[in-house]
Amino acid sequence: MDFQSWRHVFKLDPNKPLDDSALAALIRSGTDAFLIGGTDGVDAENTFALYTRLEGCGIPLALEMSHPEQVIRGFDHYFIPTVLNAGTVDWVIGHQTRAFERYGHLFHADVTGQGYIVLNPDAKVAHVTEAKTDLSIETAIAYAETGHRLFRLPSLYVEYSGTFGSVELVQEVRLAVPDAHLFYGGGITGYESARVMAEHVNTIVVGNVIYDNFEGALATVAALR
Ligand code: 1GP
Repeated sequence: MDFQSWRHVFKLDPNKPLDDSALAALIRSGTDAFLIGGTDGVDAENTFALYTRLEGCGIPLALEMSHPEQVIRGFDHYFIPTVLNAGTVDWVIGHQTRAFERYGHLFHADVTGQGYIVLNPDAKVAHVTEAKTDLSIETAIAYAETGHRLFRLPSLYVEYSGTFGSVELVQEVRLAVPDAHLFYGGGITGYESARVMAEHVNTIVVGNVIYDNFEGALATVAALR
């Protein structure tokens, strides 16, 4: 299954505990894919451990490759993020180059560049990338257009990690780059928030709520079915 048809993705953090019954429930949930990634304490060891628990589960497994050292063979898909509004060049182009230098031989057709627009100033990812998060809708659109129309990134990711974002901003980005595959992540905690954002993007990504309110996490899948 190609990522273009994914509507719902659970993002699993290799550095956070998830027991077997919870993992089994996520596998049965009806989600379209698992995206493995995180900002804190993610390394090859815990990424591989999580991969091993999911291998062969029948749901596509994708790696969000934000740490070059975290690359594991065998994923169905590799996403390489570039943070378009990062404050340091390394997160725009730097880490990605190192990933190709070391692991380019692992990437075949199933590697996709993903242009992130990071918008929650309190998120760890905003701190790490020194993202310029205080963007007007017009500027966010300009980042999306630069990423998609100039840099030709097939996929964009509006990243509000940890908080529910501006529906208006997401709507406007959608209109500005209708051909881009648009991911949205941030603060989706249940049926209603999933339904609202899913109306405007191709794929919603659900992360923290898995660890905070498991029933809420499962309800986000129901919103798309
Ligand atoms: C994080 O966009 C994802 O990278 C999901 O965000 O954890 O807030 O659901 P949440």
